[in-house]
Amino acid sequence: MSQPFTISLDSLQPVGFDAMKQAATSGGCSSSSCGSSAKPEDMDESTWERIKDHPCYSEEAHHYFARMHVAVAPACNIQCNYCNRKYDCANESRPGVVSEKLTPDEAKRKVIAVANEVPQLSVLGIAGPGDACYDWKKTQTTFSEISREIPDINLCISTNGLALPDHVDELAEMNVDHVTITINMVDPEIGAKIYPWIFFRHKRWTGVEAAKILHERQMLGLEMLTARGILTKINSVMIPGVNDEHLIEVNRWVKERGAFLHNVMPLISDPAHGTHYGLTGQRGPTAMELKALQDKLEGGAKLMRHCRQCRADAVGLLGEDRGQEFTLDQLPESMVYDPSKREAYREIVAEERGDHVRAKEKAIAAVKENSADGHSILVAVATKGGGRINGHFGHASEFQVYEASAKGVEFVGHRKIDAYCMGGFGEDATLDATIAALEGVTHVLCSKVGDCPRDMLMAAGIEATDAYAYEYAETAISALYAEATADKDEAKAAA
Ligand code: CLF
Ligand code: SF4
Repeated sequence: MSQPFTISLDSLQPVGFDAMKQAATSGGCSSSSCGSSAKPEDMDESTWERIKDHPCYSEEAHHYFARMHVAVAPACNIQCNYCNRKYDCANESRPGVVSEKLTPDEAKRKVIAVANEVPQLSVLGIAGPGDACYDWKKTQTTFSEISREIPDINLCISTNGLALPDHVDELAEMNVDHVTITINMVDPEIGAKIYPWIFFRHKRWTGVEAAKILHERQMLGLEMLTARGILTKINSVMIPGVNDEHLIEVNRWVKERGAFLHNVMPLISDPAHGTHYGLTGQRGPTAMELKALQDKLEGGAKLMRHCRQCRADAVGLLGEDRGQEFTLDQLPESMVYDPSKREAYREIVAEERGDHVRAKEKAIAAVKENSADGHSILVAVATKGGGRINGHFGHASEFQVYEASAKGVEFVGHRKIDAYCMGGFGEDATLDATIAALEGVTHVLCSKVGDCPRDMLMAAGIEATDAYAYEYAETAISALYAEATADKDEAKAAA
């Protein structure tokens, strides 16, 4: 079994800062793509260079690299039925108040503090809590100030697209290489069910007319970004009964206009959030409904399946939020950027990542070889990063879900849960909710699991094990798949 090594900030403490520094100055490679490349076969080298450290644009990168959002753009020019502006922008976040809105100056202090402490940091995003292109001056000032201090940080924005065409040239000038547009429809009749109004050219528009303007601006913005070579991701909120099947059409439109990725996210709807959909009982999709739609979209615009619907002030690896460690009251008045931890981390990741790629290739080949009769398993993994099984069952707040089938081993999504074990005690009610969240999952892999939850999961038809602790997820899943296929063959022979 491999060494219990995880790529997370916690795990870097035992490695030690001196070791990291030594790695950084040892003359080793300086690129996280060294060794075996994680580059997908159908991607050219230059595109890979632009996404390989971006946790949202590369599924593989999200095991190693972190993003942070600065909440500098509170104003918005449209109303979405899934948003209540007392809460985060649902474009890019789960509902929950932004802890603090920041001025560009405050944002700079915060980014430097995070960059000094969180070596995984690779991307700075502006994702609300309003619209980054509408609240343009703040977005622009923040990006230009911070990229002067930390030149190698990737700049990324998320927008509803209405004001986007007015700023595409400035985005290109500022080297913003990653832009997300939230596009929920290409048919204004459907749009009118999602957007009650927009504010455009000094006037408020409603109904189909509003949706038509929004749609035209979104398409124009996407085409302009594509023409300038900026990598554009499309986020779509899946709203059952409103736009779910329609998203197949959306996927086709955005692919034709050069979108790099399409990210279909589930509507989050709760009366407590005070949104129109929450108050009128519009439900979100189940995890399996979302997966079924994503499966239908395979073959169209390339899909992102690892989105965590982050807060507009999220900090850390996707799936973790360290924002509370960096609130303004904890930051000194003046900060100086120290690149040493980030540089050292990249050296360590370069080695680990090459090792992971080799293990993954081997595991995928084995699964393809063992595949039989369209057999597939869904496996949930508790992880703290690095693509390894290194999370305790009881401490997990999410599971990463992989599917093993004739296609190999693929990351297909995640399931959010409440941690089962709080202060040393497990809650049965929490476990019931976890079992419900694991719908369709056959196996759970973690670094530790207690007898009680293991038995309850088994009673629900889910096999939980810590036998593969610290292995790469794909390696363990390949072994499970071989076992499951052998069991199936035996049962067939006996029948
Ligand atoms: Fe932020 Fe969005 Fe940039 Fe990523 S998030 S602005 S592209 S840096 Fe990522 Fe978060 Fe999903 Fe957004 S997981 S909500 S897709
Ligand atoms: Fe809310 Fe974002 Fe929609 Fe504006 S664009 S209404 S902030 S979800």
